[in-house]
Amino acid sequence: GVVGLPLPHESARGHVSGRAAYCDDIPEPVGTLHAALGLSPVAHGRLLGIDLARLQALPGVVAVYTAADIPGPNDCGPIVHDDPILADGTLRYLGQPVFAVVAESRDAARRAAAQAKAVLQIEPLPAQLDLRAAHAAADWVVPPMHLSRATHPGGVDAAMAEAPHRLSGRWTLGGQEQFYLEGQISFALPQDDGGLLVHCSTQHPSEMQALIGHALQLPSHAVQVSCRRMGGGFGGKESQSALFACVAALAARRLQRPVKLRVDRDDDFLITGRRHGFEFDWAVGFDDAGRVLALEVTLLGDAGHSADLSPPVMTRALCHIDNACWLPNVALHGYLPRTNRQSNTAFRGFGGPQGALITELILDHIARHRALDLLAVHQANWYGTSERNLTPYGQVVEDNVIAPLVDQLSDSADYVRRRAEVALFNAASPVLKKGLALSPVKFGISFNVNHYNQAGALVHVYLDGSVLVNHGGTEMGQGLNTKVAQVVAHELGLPIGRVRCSATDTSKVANTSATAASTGADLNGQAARDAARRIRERLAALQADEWQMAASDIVFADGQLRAPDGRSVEFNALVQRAYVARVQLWSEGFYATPGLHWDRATLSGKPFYYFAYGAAVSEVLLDTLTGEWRLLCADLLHDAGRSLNPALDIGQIEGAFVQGMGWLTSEELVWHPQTGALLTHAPSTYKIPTANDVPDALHTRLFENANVADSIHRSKAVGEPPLLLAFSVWLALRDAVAAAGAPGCQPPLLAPATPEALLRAIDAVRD
Ligand code: MTE
Ligand code: LUZ
Ligand code: MOS
Repeated sequence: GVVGLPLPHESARGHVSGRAAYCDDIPEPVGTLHAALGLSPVAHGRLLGIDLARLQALPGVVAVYTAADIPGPNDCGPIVHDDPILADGTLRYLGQPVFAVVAESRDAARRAAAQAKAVLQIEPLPAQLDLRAAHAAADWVVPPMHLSRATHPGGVDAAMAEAPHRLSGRWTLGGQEQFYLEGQISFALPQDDGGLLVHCSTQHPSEMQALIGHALQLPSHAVQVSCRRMGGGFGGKESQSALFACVAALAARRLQRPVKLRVDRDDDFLITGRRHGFEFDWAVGFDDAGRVLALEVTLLGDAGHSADLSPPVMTRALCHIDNACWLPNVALHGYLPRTNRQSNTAFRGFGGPQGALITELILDHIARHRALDLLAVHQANWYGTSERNLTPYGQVVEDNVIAPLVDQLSDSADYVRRRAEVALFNAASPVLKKGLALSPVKFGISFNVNHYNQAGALVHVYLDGSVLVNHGGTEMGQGLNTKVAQVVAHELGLPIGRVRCSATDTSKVANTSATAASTGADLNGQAARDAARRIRERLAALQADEWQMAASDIVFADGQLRAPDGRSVEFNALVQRAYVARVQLWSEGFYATPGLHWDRATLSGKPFYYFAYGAAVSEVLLDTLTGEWRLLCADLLHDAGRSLNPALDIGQIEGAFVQGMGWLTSEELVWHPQTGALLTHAPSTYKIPTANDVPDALHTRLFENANVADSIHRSKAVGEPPLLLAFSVWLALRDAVAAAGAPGCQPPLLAPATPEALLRAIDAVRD
């Protein structure tokens, strides 16, 4: 069958030739207008007035809208309804949209919007720009979350007190900009019946439909949202495409003309949020072998000015503190302080990377303290069987493969020999230092908001035997449409060329979930398979009648139906006959992940259908005089279950690894400490990795491992988990810094480990 083949991405040729159309490539009807957003020039203030007349008089300006023009609630928040579309009364961060200018050209709109500072009357207020200070003031976007579990009869405190060794520390981990290559964009077209068609670059068309309807007081049936593809989303278009969709829709509805809103990169940076930076306070108790006996961590996640998706992000962080490690006694405290900055949101991993990385850092502290290899400390702490397989949130780990996976990787990457070589190299090299690290990944798959774990699909078989699939997922480059087409082709026994997925559209499949939490293929693949299966069963029944045999004995393969006795019929011929026999040749399909439950009050239950595993070995070379470094070699071994498409999966693994490396090494966000202006708001000041940062020696392999859970063809989700493989790069850098200091030193290295941060850490260990 076609499932499991390394087929190219359905749009690969279009992507590289420029023929793949994005939202901004949709032809503009005559009369199309362009919107631009006027942004708050202060981090916090009271909005006293807007000189609308001055804006309206500017060349090309057709209309100016403010919060007062929104007929319904001024809200585009996904969970807690605390996210205004346009600022109303209070300005909450520098860059917050305050008004929208609609003009004859994009240039005219942008020139007018750039007058924001001149037309806004503002009473400035003191801004909260410090996460720890906001926390000290107990100003959180949602109440604190506590997750604890103790096997010690005296509780976590007693386990900590009795531990033979204890360490504690503080750590700062930076955020990360999604940097999707296609920026946020929405294009709204009024329809003849009073409704709207909105083309939107979004991971969540149904949510855009709902929020537009809400804001404009339109029923959902009058709002159609469509997305053929995104030029990347990475979580940044899960909730935060909404503001742009709502503004374009508002203007189009009011003016009854098509309106496009495309923000440029700098404004995209200033308006939207990104991965949460975290502050941690931690304490660990452990034994001689480095076994963790008690762990207590306080996590501060930088929510920004509103809740957005921060509560489930924190939940996922708390549920990934364990990573691949059995923690018998653990107390976690999650806080989301409110600051006057962009509201942080989903980004590949969704809090999971932040939660897991603090534990990896703690294990590295333990290893250095005990003069053990980090791998040995990991091995002492792996999840095991019976008593050692219960996560802090109460889910039993039933599919653990971390030990054999890491054994396989450490063999293939020759970890032990290279560890010795690195030590020899460092002993002889005072300036250049090498570092080596192996880090594991365990990542829970499913939305931690239970009811999002559902999907629908619609499959049409046409009379020429070609198949059109529509499903609730969105294509952002990850290859979801290719995988879903493979699943449908497999189900109907057709070659891949006969099956095509069309644009995601709220008028085809209703009430869909965001394409997020890596569940795109798991959920939509199952839904599409369900739809295809219904059609297949009808066709099989028709043919079984003719052949006088059991329908279940008919096999669909190679464009034919075959009986065990050798009889066969072409799929196309049967489709024609089915049509004449008035058999329904299209079907809907549905899927809901079974067996999940979650108690939000106690943070316990079974939030994940299964876990995806992986591990990586990275070797770096660091110049201790300049802080510059290179990744010499990386070996990645990742569990994609029984891969639906190994070519796409390897692409996802390598892409996620490099993206994670960017987060932890070069992508630094800097806000002005007084004004709260984001100073790093363009590629000139914010450095994402490029092809040149990919090591020459990058060895990526899939770990052979059929999913224990009954997932689509026993595959595993692959979108987010491999981002955590990049921990190995950061840990290798910490290892290289440690080599510059005395044995047993603990480099105070923060993340991102920029050359400046590396130099500071090197200075500290050399003192
Ligand atoms: N890959 C590409 N090329 N572009 C993207 O925007 N987003 C990632 C991941 N891989 C992304 C990507 C994120 S954050 C998620 S949640 C998953 O893809 C979503 O798609 P999936 O569920 O179909 O894997
Ligand atoms: N949970 C999760 C979520 O685990 N991943 C997500 O992307 C998400 N998005 C919204 C709500 N919960
Ligand atoms: Mo991905 S952060 O779940 O969109």
